[in-house]
Amino acid sequence: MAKAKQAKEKKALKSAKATTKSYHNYIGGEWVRSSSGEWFDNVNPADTTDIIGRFPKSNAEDVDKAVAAAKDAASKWRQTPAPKRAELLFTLAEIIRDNKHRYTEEMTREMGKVLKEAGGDVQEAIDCTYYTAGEGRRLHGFTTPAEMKNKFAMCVRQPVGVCGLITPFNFPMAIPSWKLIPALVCGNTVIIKSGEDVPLSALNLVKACEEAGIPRGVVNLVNGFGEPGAALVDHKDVRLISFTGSTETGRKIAETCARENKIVSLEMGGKNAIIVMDDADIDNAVEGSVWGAFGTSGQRCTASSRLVVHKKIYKKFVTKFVERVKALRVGNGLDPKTEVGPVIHEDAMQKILGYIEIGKKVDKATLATGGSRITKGGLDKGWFIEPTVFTDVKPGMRIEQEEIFGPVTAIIPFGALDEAIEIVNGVKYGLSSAIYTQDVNKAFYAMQELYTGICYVNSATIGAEVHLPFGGTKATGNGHREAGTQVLDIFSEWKALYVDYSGKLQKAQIDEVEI
Ligand code: UN1
Repeated sequence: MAKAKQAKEKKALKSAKATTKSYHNYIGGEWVRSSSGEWFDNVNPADTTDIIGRFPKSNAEDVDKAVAAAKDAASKWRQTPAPKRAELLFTLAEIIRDNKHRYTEEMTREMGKVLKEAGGDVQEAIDCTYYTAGEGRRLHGFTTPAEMKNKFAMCVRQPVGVCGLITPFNFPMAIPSWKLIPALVCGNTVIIKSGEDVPLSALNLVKACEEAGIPRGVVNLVNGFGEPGAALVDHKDVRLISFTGSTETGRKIAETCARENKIVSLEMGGKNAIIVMDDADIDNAVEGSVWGAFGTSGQRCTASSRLVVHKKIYKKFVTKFVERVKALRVGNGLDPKTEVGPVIHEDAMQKILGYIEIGKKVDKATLATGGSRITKGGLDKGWFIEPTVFTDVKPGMRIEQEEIFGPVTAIIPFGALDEAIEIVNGVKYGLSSAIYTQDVNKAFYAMQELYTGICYVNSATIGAEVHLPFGGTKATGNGHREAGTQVLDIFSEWKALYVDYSGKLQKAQIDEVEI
């Protein structure tokens, strides 16, 4: 029986492969294969027999070509007035908006997140594109008085040059857009190395750029794994690397970039926490915590992977929270009833299950619900994990300190607000934090003391909006912020300009300046 089933599955897989669509790299305005001649499959994490397409497994030679194309296109693009660059970006926003439905379904298929969230991801790309395109008519610099008479001083932004954008799997269109759109509006040309698990969403974005009429060579796409990523970071003609991903990889990228004095912007891990005070609206806090911890199957840098709950309401909160988590519907994201989809691939699943073992055996925390892979109910072909809650977690435990990036959260009891703040701040990361309280004094005190890049009151740690800066403190990043207008400081460099119209030599920083 089992053998017959296996043979049938193998046959189905073979015939699916025969009809698999091939996608290409986009270099200098052409859709091209990798010079490696190799391909990789884009696999649905909810059903690994579903192959979405095959993509070029690119190498350093492909990166060389893409960088050369981006370098060639750089002067003309830089010299195109910013409002004109922005016009193309507004068209791009419209194209993304018009294709939202298809992009959403394709994203759910390749990444696993539920349709509503995939739609939100595409919407975030639309919002980012409209908002950032508006910068084409701002890109504000400033003027300031000069030290001397008949002298003018001002500051303008100038593009950096060729930028390498390395993007992750969890926000397959939103994150590439966060990097791509500001890079373009500032006048840079780019090479995107998209996340190998979600190549179609980045390709959809790049195809939309082509349709919008963005000139050849301005946007290039190289698919693949570590090799093209490393080649991009190493390339002498790439002036900037913008990376979202693991802290470990980010650190290596920063080390390499330091050798060539490249600009590098890193957005990495998080171990975000929600504080629930004894005066909080508990039902609201439970709903927020469920959404923050299990939205996107916990695969957000901003996920609420710790819930720091006041002792006075601890029991009540835990009971309600666990009951709500047990009722979550896990399944294929394409089913509109599903609330929690799969995790991205088998390795991720094994890592998460490994952390659950650590929670049980090393940390000896209480497993309140979940803890296992789900294979029942037709989910055996995907990477599904039960939404998992650990209670009675103590600060310092590994599941309390380390980023798990999956549907696992840890509940930690506390007695006083200062203690809760110490717990939230007591990890190496500093991306997002939240507090549920009805007390305005406590809310403001927490906003002041929580050392994170983002902080919410009466809302979970996820859901940042594109017109505010996004990023974190400590090991989460390297001081930069994406989104908002702050992102412009990554993708442009300041140029200070002095115009002396006195008609004579005026010396700055010389004592005998005439007043
Ligand atoms: C991420 O997880 O890397 O704030 C990005 C949020 C989303 C973006 C998350 N808007 O949760």
